[in-house]
Amino acid sequence: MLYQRSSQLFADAEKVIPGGVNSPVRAFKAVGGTPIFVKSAKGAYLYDEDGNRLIDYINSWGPMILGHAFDPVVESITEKAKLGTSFGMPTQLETEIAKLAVEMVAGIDKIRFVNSGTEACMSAIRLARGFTKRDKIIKFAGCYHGHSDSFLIQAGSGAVTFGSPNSPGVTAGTAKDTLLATYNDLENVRALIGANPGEIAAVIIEPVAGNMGCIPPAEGFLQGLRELCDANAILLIFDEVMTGFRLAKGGAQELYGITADIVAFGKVIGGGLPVGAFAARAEIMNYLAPLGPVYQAGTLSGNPLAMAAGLTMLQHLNNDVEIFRRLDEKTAYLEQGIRKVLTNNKVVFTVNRVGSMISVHFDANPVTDFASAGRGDNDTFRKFFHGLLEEGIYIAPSAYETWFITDALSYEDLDFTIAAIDRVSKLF
Ligand code: KE4
Repeated sequence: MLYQRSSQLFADAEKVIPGGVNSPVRAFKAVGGTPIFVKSAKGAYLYDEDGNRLIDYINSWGPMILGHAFDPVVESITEKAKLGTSFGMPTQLETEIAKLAVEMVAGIDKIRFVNSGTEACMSAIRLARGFTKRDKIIKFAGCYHGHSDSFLIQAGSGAVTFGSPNSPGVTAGTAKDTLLATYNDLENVRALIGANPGEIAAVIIEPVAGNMGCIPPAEGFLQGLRELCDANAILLIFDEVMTGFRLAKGGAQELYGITADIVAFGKVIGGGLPVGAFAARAEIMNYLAPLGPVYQAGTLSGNPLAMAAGLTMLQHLNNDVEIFRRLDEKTAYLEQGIRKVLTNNKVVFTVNRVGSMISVHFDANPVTDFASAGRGDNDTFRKFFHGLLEEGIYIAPSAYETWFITDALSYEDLDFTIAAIDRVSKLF
């Protein structure tokens, strides 16, 4: 596989874009080398600027659950664009997608659309603080809720990759209101709540962590959080930017049978266009301007093109009763293949999976939290990443990420991937 043109394009991009990318994790800093520049994509495949075809296991970090350039989504965007691209005024389309989301997801009466997962989580926290009249929040080390200040405290994803868990520019004043807990450690959360009586507005969590690799919640952990929040009048916020409309029609809430107080969405809900959202029961959402005192706004919020893409995506996920079973079966097949070939090649590894989210860690011990996620052998991961890239397979360019499986993947693609992992891991 040649990446000459990508390298040239990267050098050009670096002249006018910081680090040559518009989002740090794309820069390959964790794995070395220069990022791949994409020319087009269709279904399960990326086509890069050097003419290589890559099987895509990231799918734009989640949105492409039905495959790239999914025809119904493309058609809906194209048709909508002919009628105008942005009005800054309400449209009936926004009500339609809002009603569908409310129908698909438990525990929510109303939803507000924004432009990214960061905006969704940032707004959810502000709403929780306004509703409870409390300042502090609890987040979990290794969880990533976007790049707003309150969250860049031992965040996951690219923030970890860059070894800058506490980002410069986040003031001590902000950081003091963010308490850090250990994922899957309920006693740690209980202790934090006990040490800050009456001061905590919300606990925010990725119900399945996806920004330190994929980390499932331990048995009873989410239920325990629900009970602790109820006992202390704290709002439980599920950041379902990754898990929403991916793990089930109703996301992780449905999968685990836990109802959060506020749910944040992104990625899939926009069908590949910039959409985030946050939702809750009416009692909470009515605290938002213009009804209530908590301010939140956005020029392009509810943008007609993004709403058209998102609505088409959600309609397909809502109407296809087999989609989540297919995604789970394809990812289970991949997991079994990975386990088989890495075991045969005597590689030290562990695999975590929930539905169509999966990650491979080069460490013998279970990966259950930020600390254990950090013990993986990064050198082996780099060989894994670049070896697969040479085989025409694109996985996350960081061990602190999750793979996102698309329904567009065929079993032939999966078999090819498993065989490639076999070839690559023989060279470790
Ligand atoms: P965005 O602002 O990137 O749309 O969403 C932030 C966010 C919030 N919550 C969760 C659970 C997330 O995973 C994300 C963003 N995910 C990363 C991938 N780990 C996006 C990739 C990137 O930063 O370029």
